[in-house]
Amino acid sequence: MTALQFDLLATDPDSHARRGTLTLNHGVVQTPIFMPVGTYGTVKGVMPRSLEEMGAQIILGNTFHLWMRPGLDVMGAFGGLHAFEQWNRPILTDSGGFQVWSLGAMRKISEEGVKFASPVNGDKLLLTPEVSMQIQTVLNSDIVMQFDECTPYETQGRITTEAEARRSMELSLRWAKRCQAEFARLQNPNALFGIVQGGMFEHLREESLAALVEMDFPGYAVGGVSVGEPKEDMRRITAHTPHRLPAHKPRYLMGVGTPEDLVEGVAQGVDMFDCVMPTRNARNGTIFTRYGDLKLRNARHRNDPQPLDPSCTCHACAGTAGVPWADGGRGGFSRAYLHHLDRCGEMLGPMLATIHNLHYYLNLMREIREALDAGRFGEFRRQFASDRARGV
Ligand code: PRF
Ligand code: ZN
Repeated sequence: MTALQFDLLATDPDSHARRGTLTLNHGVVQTPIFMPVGTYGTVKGVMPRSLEEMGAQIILGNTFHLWMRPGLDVMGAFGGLHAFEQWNRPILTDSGGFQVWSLGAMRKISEEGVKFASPVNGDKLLLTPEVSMQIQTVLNSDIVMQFDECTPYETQGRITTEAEARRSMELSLRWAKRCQAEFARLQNPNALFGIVQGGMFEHLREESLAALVEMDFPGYAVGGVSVGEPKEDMRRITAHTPHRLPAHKPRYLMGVGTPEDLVEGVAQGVDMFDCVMPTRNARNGTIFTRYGDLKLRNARHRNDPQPLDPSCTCHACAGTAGVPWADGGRGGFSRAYLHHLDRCGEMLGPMLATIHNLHYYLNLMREIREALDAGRFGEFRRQFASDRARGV
């Protein structure tokens, strides 16, 4: 069996949007798809069975974090991340490049890789393309990301120059080659994705893309967006790069984004997304709904009997079956209850909020797939924008 098969089922004639299936070693993923982030081998606060219930098909893990804790000896003893975290569907792991980058002053980059002090115990460590492939082989993730340098938008208030973006993009290309060689040497049975870099410069993106396509990866990501740039730059790169990638291979836009970014990304030909936004925002009280975002901490929700999103069927909005309200109205956890849990610092608050936000993201992607299947993606896009603008 091949590690990855991508089948295109439908394409939208009025945009670059596509509908497909992605077959991986641990199962089939319907695309376009959103992948919940599970950095430390857990989607924070959500049990795997809840993830399945809300229709998650593939989740993320992080090379860097799992290398630090629990470490490769433990991961190896479990035969990888699936058994350890009790998730038997596909997993994608990020390579660690982006996460090491986020350490800021603690790191030193060279041709060889990235030197840094362990944030856990201060040990001096070197993460290289080879080490990243070795870790991801132990993790046995279905999709392995190349080790790259995520070109920053700005450093210490100064915007990255073209020369800097080129140097960074070319380094990522050399690392892509080393990843490919090590991945083959390790006989990793999964699929390795290349990552297009090039900063905010279209011609650098085209050079990166052409070189990666030449290397013939089974799938491609667009990295280096959503790194602090103005929204218009993010949209410009999202409109430029994805549709230029090979049509018969999956395309992944890394670390993006808002619900609007996802719909726009799909229209630009993206098949896969991940972002901490639904999970992180849930934990600080920002709720996504069909009619816009809701700030749970606002005092106006103190006595609001409505569920988070009356159109939502998630466990948070539907509540426990058989517990109707005293007035005979629909059941469900109310905004008032979630506001209360948040004020008291109760664990159930962020748990329910996370379930709702992830359900919202996964359901949005399901609606996009259904619209693509039915040949009405354009109509869906207009309705989505007007609903979201209405306000909660
Ligand atoms: N590279 C990697 N992971 C990433 C990114 C990247 O550029 C981004 C950029 N938004 C998020 N995650 N390896
Ligand atoms: Zn809900």
